[in-house]
Amino acid sequence: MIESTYTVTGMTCGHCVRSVTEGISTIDGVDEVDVDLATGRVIVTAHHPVPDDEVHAAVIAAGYEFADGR
Ligand code: 9UX
Repeated sequence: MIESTYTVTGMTCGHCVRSVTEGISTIDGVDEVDVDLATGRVIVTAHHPVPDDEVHAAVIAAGYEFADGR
């Protein structure tokens, strides 16, 4: 398993968490998405490498952003 951690900004409620979780979950290879609302930390567990750009695109599509300003 490959675990990657990201920090997402803009999530303020449980619905935000669900949107981000569902968006990232649709990416090929992703098995588990764990989002911590308080910190914005998102842990993605996958069974093959997932490009960061794909995770980024899913986050943007859900209406949020990476904390690194991308
Ligand atoms: Mo979480 Mo609601 O943003 O607009 S507060 S979905």
